[in-house]
Amino acid sequence: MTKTVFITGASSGIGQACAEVLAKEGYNLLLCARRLNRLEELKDTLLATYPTIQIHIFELDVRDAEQVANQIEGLPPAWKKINVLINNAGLSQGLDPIQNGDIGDWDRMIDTNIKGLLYVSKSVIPLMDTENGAHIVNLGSIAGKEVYPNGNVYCATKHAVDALTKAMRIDLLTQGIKVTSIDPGMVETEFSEVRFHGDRERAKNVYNGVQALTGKDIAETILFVITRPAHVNINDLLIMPTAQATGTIVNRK
Ligand code: NDP
Ligand code: 8X3
Repeated sequence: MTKTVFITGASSGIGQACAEVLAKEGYNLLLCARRLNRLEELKDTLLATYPTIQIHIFELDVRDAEQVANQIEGLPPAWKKINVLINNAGLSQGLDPIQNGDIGDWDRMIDTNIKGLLYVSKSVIPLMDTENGAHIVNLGSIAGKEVYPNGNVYCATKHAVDALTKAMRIDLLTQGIKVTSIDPGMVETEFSEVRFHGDRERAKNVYNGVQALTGKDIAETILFVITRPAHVNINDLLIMPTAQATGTIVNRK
C-alpha cells in the first residue's frame, strides 16, 4: 500500500528535503506552504523523476486557524487518508535580548511554531490512517532542549513543541498514532536568512567554518524514524553537526 505523507513548510529547507527523500521512496505527498509557486516547481521536478507517485499541493498559512480547517476539510477525498504528518513549518525571527525584542517577531514565532502546529494537527488527526500506520513527526530543535543567549522566544516555542510532542504521545496513545520529535542543531537552510529578516551576509556567517547539517540529513533521519516496525516508536531524536556540542558551542575551523 502506498502511504501518504503530509508535510507543512515544503517550499524550502528541511520540508523540501523531506519531499525529495520521501518521493524517492515512493510515498504520495501532500505539500503545503505559503509560497505556492515554489511548491509547483517542486511538484513538477519530483513528478518528472518519480512519475509513479502522486503529489497534491496547496497554499497554506498555518497561522490562520480558519484557513487550516477549511483547506484540510476541503482536500479531495483521495487525500483524506494520511499516514504521516510532518509538522515542519516554522521559523525564527530576531536574535535580540528579551528587553529589546520585537513584538511582531514574537507573535510570528508563537503563531507559526506553536499555534500553527496545533491547528494543523487538530485537522489532520481525524484523517490519520490508523489501520495502516499513523505517525506525527514534529520538528523541535536543540532550542527546545536548552536556552541560549538571545534565543528567548524562539527557544520558548521549541520548548512548547517538546511539551506538545509529549502531550500528543499521551493523548493519542490509545488511537495507535506514533508521535516523534526530531530536534536538530544547526541545519543550513533559509532559516537564518528568515531569522535575520533577509540579511544574507549575517545568515551566511552563522555557518562559517562549520559543516552544518543539511535538510537531506534531517529528511533521511525522518525516513528512518517512520520506517521502524509497527511496535517501535522513536520518541525523540537530537541530531547535531559533529562540530556542534550545544546550541552555541561550535568548533569552527
Ligand atoms: P526554512 O526557512 O528553509 O523553511 C521553513 C519552511 O516553513 C518554509 O517552507 C516556509 O514556507 C514554511 N513556513 C514558515 N512560516 C509558515 C506559515 N506561516 N505557514 C506555512 N508554512 C510556513 O527553514 P528550515 O527548513 O530550517 O525550518 C524547518 C523547521 O525546522 C522549522 O520548524 C525550524 O524551526 C526547524 N529547525 C530548523 C533548524 C535549522 O538550523 N535550520 C534546526 C532545528 C529546527 P513559506 O515561507 O513558503 O510559507
Ligand atoms: C534552529 C537551531 O540553534 O539556531 O532551531 O536554535 S538554533
